[in-house]
Amino acid sequence: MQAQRYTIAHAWTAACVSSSEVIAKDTRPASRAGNCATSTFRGERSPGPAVALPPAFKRRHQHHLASPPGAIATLLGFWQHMFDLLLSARIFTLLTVLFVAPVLWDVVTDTSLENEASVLSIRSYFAHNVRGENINQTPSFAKRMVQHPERHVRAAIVVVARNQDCDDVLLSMTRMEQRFNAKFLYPYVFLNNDGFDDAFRNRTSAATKAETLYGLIPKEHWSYPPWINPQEAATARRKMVANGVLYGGRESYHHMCRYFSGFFFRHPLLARFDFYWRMEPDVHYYCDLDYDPFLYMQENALKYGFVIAAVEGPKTIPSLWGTVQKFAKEHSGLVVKDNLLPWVTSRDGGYNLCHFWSNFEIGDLNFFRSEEYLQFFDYLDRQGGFFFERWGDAPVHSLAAALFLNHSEVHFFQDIGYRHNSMRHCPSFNRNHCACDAQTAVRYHKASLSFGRCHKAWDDFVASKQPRHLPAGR
Ligand SMILES: Nc1nc2c(ncn2[C@@H]2O[C@H](COP(=O)(O)OP(=O)(O)OP(=O)(O)O)[C@@H](O)[C@H]2O)c(=O)[nH]1
Ligand SMILES: [Mg+2]
Repeated sequence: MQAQRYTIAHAWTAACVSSSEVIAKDTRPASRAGNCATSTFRGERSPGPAVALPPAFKRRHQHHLASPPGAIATLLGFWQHMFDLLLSARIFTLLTVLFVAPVLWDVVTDTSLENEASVLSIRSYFAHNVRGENINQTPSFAKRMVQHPERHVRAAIVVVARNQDCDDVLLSMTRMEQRFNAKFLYPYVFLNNDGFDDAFRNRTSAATKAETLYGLIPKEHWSYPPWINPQEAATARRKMVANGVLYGGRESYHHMCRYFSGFFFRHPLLARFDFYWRMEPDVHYYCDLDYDPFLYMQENALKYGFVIAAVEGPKTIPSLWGTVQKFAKEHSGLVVKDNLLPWVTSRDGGYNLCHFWSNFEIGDLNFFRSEEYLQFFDYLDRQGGFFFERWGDAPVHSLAAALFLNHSEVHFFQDIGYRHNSMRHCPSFNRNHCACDAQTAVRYHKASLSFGRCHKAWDDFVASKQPRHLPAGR
């Protein structure tokens, strides 16, 4: 009986050690045969169906098979061995199907990222999708776009520029591609009041794999409307120069501001799009963007997104606030109840000069195409402030948002690092490979009278809208 127990233990051991070890350890007591050999009682299970023994097994165990009890014990052990192997194989298969296969399938079918972003290691896949870390290459949205084209938002990157801006446009494009669009491939729409030359078209289209569209701005969108006398506008510009109004003397600047205020969203090339991201020449994008902000806007019913809130120069807009107030009074039905007016109103009821800095915007084109926005723009346009003063599209967009949107429709993209000239926004958290210093960003200077005060006002405003969670019992 003792011998039989040894041989059962021996056969069981075979599942855990190599065959040469099995032979060498033939005479060891069962209790010392290692972890896998501890269950000598397994031999007491009833034998299963007959198993055809492999010739190699027979050869190796001839001496056991020679005696009937030894043979039974060996067969029993062999059957058990096979059963356990089978069992572990099944569990392994199950585990593979449940966990590993989907991951491998995802990685293998990740065909959407045609360039450098397509090289996605399994390690980084796990880092992002399993451990939830932010990593440089995050293919989930791009994949969704390819596998589910309906998820791809009808959106474009919009650039208004002149041919001589080409070098600077290429700088912005390169940064945009590197940080975001190489993964998402949203089309670019370039608009120019003069039309683009071949060099501009060739160089910009070579800088992206995305579609590039080039449009001529219609003359009636970039010229004096019938009710503005160009001579009077020229006189006003001279006064503005004397008065130190920033860019007040540049005729084209006035047209540009009016165009962004009232017309860009009507360009036929933008008709097929719902969202736009405005990009200017030589701007910086400091951080990787590993999600699709257009999709984010669409899924959260957002109408307007910004990264920098700034203070307008009062000399540029002496009569704008009065005009807006008049409009709001005359069209009170258009002003939404829970509006953003508190964010732009100072304690004395005047305009606090806060506005979203519109050289960066991610917006819903249909907001600008809406009846209320068009009425608002027409009303302002009739007052002549785009020419007799230097009303900018930034305060115009912002004041429209203040009248027609509520706080939940406006989004601060604090995770998008951005710089235009000397003003920058840098996310305050260290992730997404941001190449900037949050300490020097506008938002950080909250206490300052100009820099940062509108961000502080925005934060306070949004916080005032959050439901208060009072301690229990109050
Ligand atoms: N086609 C065209 N685009 C213009 C013209 N003037 C300005 N733009 C574009 O309009 C946008 C805003 O013009 P900017 O001159 O950058 O105005 P800004 O950002 O207020 O001024 P800066 O602080 O100097 O950048 C940019 O995308 C320019 O390329 C123009 O006369 N024609
Ligand atoms: Mg600019």
